[in-house]
Formats: sequence, structure tokens, C-alpha cells
Amino acid sequence: MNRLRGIDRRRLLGRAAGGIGTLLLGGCDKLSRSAWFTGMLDSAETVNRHVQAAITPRETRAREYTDADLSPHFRSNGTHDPADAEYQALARNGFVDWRLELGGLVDRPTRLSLAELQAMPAVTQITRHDCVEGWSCIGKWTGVPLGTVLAPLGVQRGARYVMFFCYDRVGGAIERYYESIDLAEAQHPQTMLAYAMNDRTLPIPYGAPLRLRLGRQLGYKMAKYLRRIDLVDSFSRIEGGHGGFYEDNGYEWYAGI
Ligand SMILES: Nc1nc2c(c(=O)[nH]1)N[C@H]1C(S)=C(S)[C@@H](COP(=O)(O)O)O[C@H]1N2
Ligand SMILES: [Mo]
Repeated sequence: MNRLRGIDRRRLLGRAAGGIGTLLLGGCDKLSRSAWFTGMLDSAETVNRHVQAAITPRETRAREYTDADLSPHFRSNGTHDPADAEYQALARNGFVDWRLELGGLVDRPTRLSLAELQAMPAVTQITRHDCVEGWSCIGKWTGVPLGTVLAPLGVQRGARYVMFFCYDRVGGAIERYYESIDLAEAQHPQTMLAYAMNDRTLPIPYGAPLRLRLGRQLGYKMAKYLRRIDLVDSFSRIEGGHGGFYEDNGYEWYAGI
């Protein structure tokens, strides 16, 4: 059995092949079996990052929707409630003691509370969330553009990637969930640190108190339950070395849609 990083890879890939994708998906399923979605999965899985980048210029914005398009029941996927004791204690207290740590290749490492993040200029976007397992939902997210959060830190010249470290472990995995994007993606106007969803405080199943939202990549890139953000020059020596939990289990690092 191929037991990569403490999770059964065949189980993870098997789920991607349809296990969970065939469940009744409430308000999301009408989107998930359409032709564009099949095409999207093909391109995300087989086209390499550079070809994908040529097809979809990195500057383009993902489509934005209206309130009328919101999925009545948004799916929660992966971890729904982190078991981590520190996370549970923070959640019991409404996350007032939670701090987002920001460090790595920056001049001014910082810790930010939820209140401090909420005091920054906010954006709200209604976008579609596409999971590699074959379903989509449309939701409304409010948060701070990641570029706004990073700018005052003084990102150093050598920094190439933004790493996102989370509180949870998926399905008993050894490594905690983590993800990464490059600096171009970090500066994109639809890349945000979201603390609200559908006009409410971000609920725990969807990543409270703070999660990453991207316009143009698949769901697994959008780390929930954020704990720490680091600027790095390489992720080859971090966890499994592929830049994210899904990537360490065989998925593409650039998960373009
Ligand atoms: N920390 C963390 N982030 C995560 C996951 C997870 O299990 N843990 N699942 C990923 C996957 S596969 C998807 S599709 C989305 C699901 O987000 P949702 O629960 O808001 O639908 O979160 C992504 N980010
Ligand atoms: Mo996903």
C-alpha cells in the first residue's frame, strides 16, 4: 500500500475518482456534472502549469456572480472541525485569542488578530468554488486582499512563494494541512484572506476564523483554519516538498481552472 505522508494515497485518489462526488450535493450538484466541469477537470489534471498559464493569462479575473446565484447549501469538504486542542480552545472563545502569524522572508514579522484583519479595507466577491472531486458551489466571501496584508511586512527580494499553514490534519494524516501559491497569485485582486461567508462570520466547517480564497484555482488550494503564513524562496524542504497537502499526495501544484 502506498502510504504517503500518513494517508492512504489510494483512498484520497479514490475519493477524487468519484466516491464522495456521487453523493447528493444539495444546492451544488446542478453545477457539478455539466460539460464545462468535465473539461475543467481535464485541463486541471493534465495540462501542465505553463501551458495552463498560456491559455489563461494570470491577470484575468474569475467570473463573479450575484446574490441570486448563491448555492442554497454550500458543501464543506475535507476537515469540518479541526481536532487540534489549541484550535478547539480558540474556537470556544470565539477566536479572540487567535493570531495569524506572518513571517519568513519579510522585514517585519507580524501577528494579527481577527479584529486587526477586519479593520483593513475589505472586499466582497461572489465566486464559484470548484473541487477536484467533481462538485461546485457559488458563495460570497468577504475578507482582506492578501496583497494588502503582505505589503506592510516588507516582502524580501528572495521570496517566491506564500505558504499557508493550518490547524487541521485530514483523515488522520501525519502532516497538517498546508498550501502554497506564488507571489503573482498572492497579488491577484481575487486572492483574499476571508473571514466571512454569505454575509456571516465564517463558520467552522468552512475554515474559521480565516481561510484563503482564490479566484482561479481548485478548492484544495484554498487553505482553511489558517495558523501561519510564511514567505519562502522554495518549498522543497517543507513537509513532503511539493508545496501542499494535496500536492504531496499526487495532485498538481498549479490547480488552474
Ligand atoms: N485546512 C484545510 N483546508 C482545506 C481543506 C481541508 O481539509 N483542510 N480542504 C480543501 C478542499 S479539497 C476543498 S474543496 C475546500 C473546501 O472548502 P469548503 O469546506 O469551504 O467547501 O477547502 C480546501 N482547504
Ligand atoms: Mo476539494
